[in-house]
Parts: sequence; structure tokens; C-alpha cells
Amino acid sequence: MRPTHQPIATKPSTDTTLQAGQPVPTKPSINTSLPIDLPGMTNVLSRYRNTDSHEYMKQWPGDLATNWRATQKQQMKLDDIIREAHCEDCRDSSLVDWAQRRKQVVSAAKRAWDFYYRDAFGLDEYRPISHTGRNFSQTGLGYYIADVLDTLWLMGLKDEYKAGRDFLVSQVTFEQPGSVSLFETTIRLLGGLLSAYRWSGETDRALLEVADQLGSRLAMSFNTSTGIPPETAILRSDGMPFAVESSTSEVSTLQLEFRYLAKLTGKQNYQQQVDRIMDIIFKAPKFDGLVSNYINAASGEFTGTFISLGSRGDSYYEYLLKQWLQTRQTEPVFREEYDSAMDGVRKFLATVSPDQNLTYIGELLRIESAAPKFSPKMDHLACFLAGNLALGSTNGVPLSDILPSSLRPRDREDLILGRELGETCAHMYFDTPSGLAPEIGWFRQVDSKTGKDISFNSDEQLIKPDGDILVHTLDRHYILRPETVESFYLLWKITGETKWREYGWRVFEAIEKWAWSPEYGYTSIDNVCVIPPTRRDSIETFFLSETLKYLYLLFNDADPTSLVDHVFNSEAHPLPMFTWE
Ligand code: DMJ
Repeated sequence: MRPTHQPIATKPSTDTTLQAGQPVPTKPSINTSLPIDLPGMTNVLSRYRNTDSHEYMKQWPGDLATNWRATQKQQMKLDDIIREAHCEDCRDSSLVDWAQRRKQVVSAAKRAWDFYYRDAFGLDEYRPISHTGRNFSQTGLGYYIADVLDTLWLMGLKDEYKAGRDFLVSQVTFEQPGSVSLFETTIRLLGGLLSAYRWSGETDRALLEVADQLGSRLAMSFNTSTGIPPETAILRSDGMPFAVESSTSEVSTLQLEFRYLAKLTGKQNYQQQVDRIMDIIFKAPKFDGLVSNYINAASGEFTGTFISLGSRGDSYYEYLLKQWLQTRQTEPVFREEYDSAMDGVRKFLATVSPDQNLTYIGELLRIESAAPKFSPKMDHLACFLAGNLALGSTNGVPLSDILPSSLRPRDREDLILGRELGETCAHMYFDTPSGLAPEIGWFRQVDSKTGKDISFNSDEQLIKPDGDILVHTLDRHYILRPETVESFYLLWKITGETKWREYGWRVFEAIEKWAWSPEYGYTSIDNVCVIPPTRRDSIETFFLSETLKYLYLLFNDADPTSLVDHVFNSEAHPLPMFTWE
């Protein structure tokens, strides 16, 4: 049966998981006519290229700047890495059987799928300890399946792929009440459908039709006075969620998916609508390219109080670079904004811990006040930046394939910072007793005059004695997040250094040791600082969609998703680069 022919359920959903527990009031409509006046698909952003979008909102106190710069030693190390990348005889000569390790990842993916299939097939969320699951809306969205589908395909799990694909095209309808997270539904569900369509040969029209059905419903969220969508989307066409503040990363992490959907369907308004969001963000004043965590959907102005490369900020920066790459480097505004933001990262957020000399990315708090404050907090989420910096330093080309002289000084700085952050994210895993990373790491700070520690409070513990990384009681969990192995994958692809593969293998071994059990399959971990770690009755779709996919690709010499032709969306769905010609 076609999705739109499913019976329409009428009972409003009480499930609000995707909306962080917030019931969403509805209004009949908000300005449904979109006043879009865009000059054309290829030069839609060009009018901002020459404007100064980097002006300061205010002069920041000079002592706030961290001013991270690569050291002489790090510069020399990079020269060595570039030399080795160009040296045929220096290629990985270790006896490690990467194909065997890759097979173990495929086995993990198959086990993860089999448990879900047995206990909760078709449901949006899986609870492995209860052996059950539930839907995010009245009849479900195919959320879990759509997110993991391309992983199954890429790993050659074709029977599993077919079961999932058949479910999506025959059982899922989006004509149902309830509201969903616009961002999560776009990156996981829409991104997953588009990637599965792409990788299965770009011939499965039924799958593309499901993606188009979903896209058309999500796109109703763009019908606001500014074009900035609320965080929640209502799937049925009789209401618009009402919200004023939207997370900056969430409204700027829709573009890869809607742009590719526009290309596949020929419906250019999908692209115009998400470009319009970027237009507004580009015009808004920034803090040295850095953006506040919230934006007002009614005014289009930033309203938040902090700057973070973790939650609510992360993928804004990720998609600046990736939109540049997706458009085959034809829209310089994306690269300019990205470069500007990375300057801001070096100036205000990147710094080094006192004893272990770990380079990390902190946050800026109270940015609306006259006294903003640096916070030494780094979310696991922020570990995406390590790989993103490496990717941006060469635009996806391996160091072995580029002329060293073509790296600009800033590209070298980006690559060095990316490698340093990759090491720090590895420490966030390897310094804990379980070998798994906490959700958030805090870094020790010492008073520059007295040399005394100024960071401890009773709620914190060091993840390793004499180390620099602290964890708060509430942040000791690990939900099988991908960002660190994602960065290992990108760092390996760009630099060719085998150590990133070895790090990935250590993470995989820790996952196998503590997050797997024959009784429950894979589960999230409640506390990474105790052995054995306690489990949670949950598993996120991104374990299969991202974490295992990146590990599989990390151990794969064949490079099916080449970084010069594909760009991974924020949920690890590889989408092709293209231009409109
Ligand atoms: C994923 O859903 C995406 O990677 C998102 O951008 C950030 N959070 C999770 C994974 O941690």
C-alpha cells in the first residue's frame, strides 16, 4: 500500500519524546505564503559574499581570548606526516588484518539489527533490556529503520536491508497527528531515506516517494514570517507548531538533505526554503564567526546566552563546511563563514589543559552580558570538530594526493588543531576505567598566579588519577555516540596515519566488552567510570547509523564513500556532491 493511502489516525499522540517533553501548542497557520524572491539556484547566496557578516556584536574583553596557535613542534610533526603521506615505502606495513576487523564490525551490526528485528521491528525506538520499543507518533514513522538502512546496504546485509525497505514503503504514513523534532527527523529519517535511495542504485522510486512525502510535510515548518522554522514539526497539514526560540544548530542542519531532495525531485522550493535560513544567519552579527545557541524564529536574530561547539551549536559549523563541499565548492560564502568561525574557535574556544597538555574546545557563557565567561566543558558531541577540521583542511583530498604547497597556513592550523583534538577525544575514552567516554568532559584549570586548582567541586571526579579530565555525576553515561570514531575515520582518510584506525579498534573493543551482552544485545552505558559499567534500557539509532558505519569505513581500504564525491550528513548518511548544471 502507498504511504498516503494508510488510514488516518485521529487520536492525538501523547508521545513527546522527540520534543524533549514539551507539548507543542498549535496555531491554525502562520503566514503560509512564502515571500521568497531568489535570483536562481546557483547564485542564491551570492549577494552576501561581499558584505561584512563578521562584525562583532560587542568588543569582548581581551583576557577572554585563548588564542590557540600550533606550536613549532606541531608544525614540524605535520611536515613529517605530509612527507610520509607522499612516500610509497612508508605505507602501513603492520600485520594487522583490517579486513578481519571490518568483518567483526559487520557481525556487530548484524547482531544489533537482529535484536531490534526480534523485539521491536517497525517501532521508532528500541528498549533492549525490556525487549520492547515504542513509536514517536501514533502509528510510527519508520524512524529506526530509515536511519539504519544505508548501513545495512553498505555492509552487504541485503536481506536485512530488504526487510527494512519493504516496511518503509508499505507500512509508513506521515499523515498522522502529533509533532516531531524537525532536525532529528530530517537528519535521521529524511537523510536515511535519501542515502538508501542513493546507495541502492538510485532506481527505487517507491523509496524516493516516501522521502518526498516526508519532505513535503516537514517543509510546512518553513512557512513562518522569517522562514526560520520552529524546532518541532507537525506532520499533518492542519497546524503549525508555535515556538519563538529555535536552536541555531537545528535550523542550520537541514540544508544538505533538502538540497539533495530538491535535486532528486526537481522541486526547487525545497532548496530555496533552506537557503533562506542560511541567508538570515549569514546576515546576523556574529562573535568572530561564532554563533549564539538560539535564534528567534520571528525576528531572525540570535537570542541565546552561550556559544558551544557541542549541543545546540555543533552542526551549524559542520554544515557550513559540508554545504561548501556538497555544492562542489561553488558557493564561497560557505567557506568564508566556515573559515571565519574556525578563526573564532582558535581565538576564543581552543586551549590546552595544564598537565596532560590536551588541546580542547571550551564554551563561552553569558555572551549577552558585559562579562562573558570561558567554561572548560567539552561535550562528546564536540569531538566531531576534530574530523571536520581535517576534512576542511584539504576539502576531503588525502594528503598523499595534494601538493603540500597547496595547503594554506590556515589549512595547516586547522589540520594540526584537528589532530590535537582527535588525541584529546581518544583520551576521553582511554583514560576511563571502561575505555568508553563520558557524555561531557570538564578540564582542570589552574590559577595562573598561585598554580592552584580552581576547577574541583564535590560533584566531580577525575576519569584518571593525575589526569586533566573531570566528569560530573550526571554526565558519566555513554550512549554509543559516534563523534569520536567519526573523527578517527576522517583523520585517517585525510592523513593516512594508521594510529587513528588503531584508536577506532580500541573503542570498538570497549563497546564489545561493555555495551554488548548476549541477553540484551547492545545497550547504552550508565557510568563509564565503574567496572563493569551499568547498562541503560536504551539504544539510539545512531549506534547502527553512525558509530558502526564509521568503524566499518575506518577498517575499509576500498573507500566506497569517497570524500571527494560524497559528504556525510550529520547522521552519517553519505550524500553525493552535485551542482545544478
Ligand atoms: C546524531 O544524531 C547526530 O550526529 C547529531 O548531529 C548529533 N547527535 C547525534 C549523535 O551523537
